[in-house]
Amino acid sequence: MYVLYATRGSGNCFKPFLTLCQLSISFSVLEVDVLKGETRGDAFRRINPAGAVPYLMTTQGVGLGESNAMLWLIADGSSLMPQTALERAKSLQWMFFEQSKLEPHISPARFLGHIAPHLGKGREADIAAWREKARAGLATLDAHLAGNAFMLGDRYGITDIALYGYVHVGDEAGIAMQDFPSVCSWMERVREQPGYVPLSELCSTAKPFAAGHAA
Ligand SMILES: N[C@@H](CCC(=O)N[C@@H](CS)C(=O)NCC(=O)O)C(=O)O
Repeated sequence: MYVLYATRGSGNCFKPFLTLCQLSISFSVLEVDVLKGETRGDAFRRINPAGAVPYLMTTQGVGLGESNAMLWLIADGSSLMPQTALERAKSLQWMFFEQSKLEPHISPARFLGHIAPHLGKGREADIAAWREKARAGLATLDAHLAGNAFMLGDRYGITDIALYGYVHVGDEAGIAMQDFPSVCSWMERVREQPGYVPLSELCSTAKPFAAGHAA
């Protein structure tokens, strides 16, 4: 059974979580508390030397980092996978876009402006700059989704999950999401997919990582 190391509220951790749920795959979640610094502690680094979540442990005991890579493993052979060589290449194109034009801007603006605002004091200029960069990425995404129901056309899949992870919490990063109407319609369509569960469920049945691991 898969074990997903995750932190509460994380869009990156939500991606493999949602994929596992939608494919009805058995897994458990161990909650690693970023705010308490557990990702940087020795106990967690013995599991993932990169000190980041999500981290996925396979049934065979092989660890895998990077949220979007996890989607390719978890969904392999399922209806959520891109089907043709061109679709696979397009999927990777949008996943790299997500990791360079969206996630690095939405995530810190949300973390310092919404999740841990006490840490954002004095960082207002940085937060404003991240919001502007995120808006530029969202404009590109909006133009794409104006002509496509889902990221690769007509069919929902892992590319949508990869993009949705952080885009759907853009409002918590202080971004006026109504400025991107095609993105908003697409988010509605994603929420209508079978087996959809909200981000608030991510750690609802999780066991705390710290309880089972010496520091
Ligand atoms: N590119 C990575 C990003 C992973 C990442 O930045 N994770 C954050 C939480 S969302 C983290 O573990 N931060 C821990 C820390 O900074 O100590 C992915 O997509 O999985």
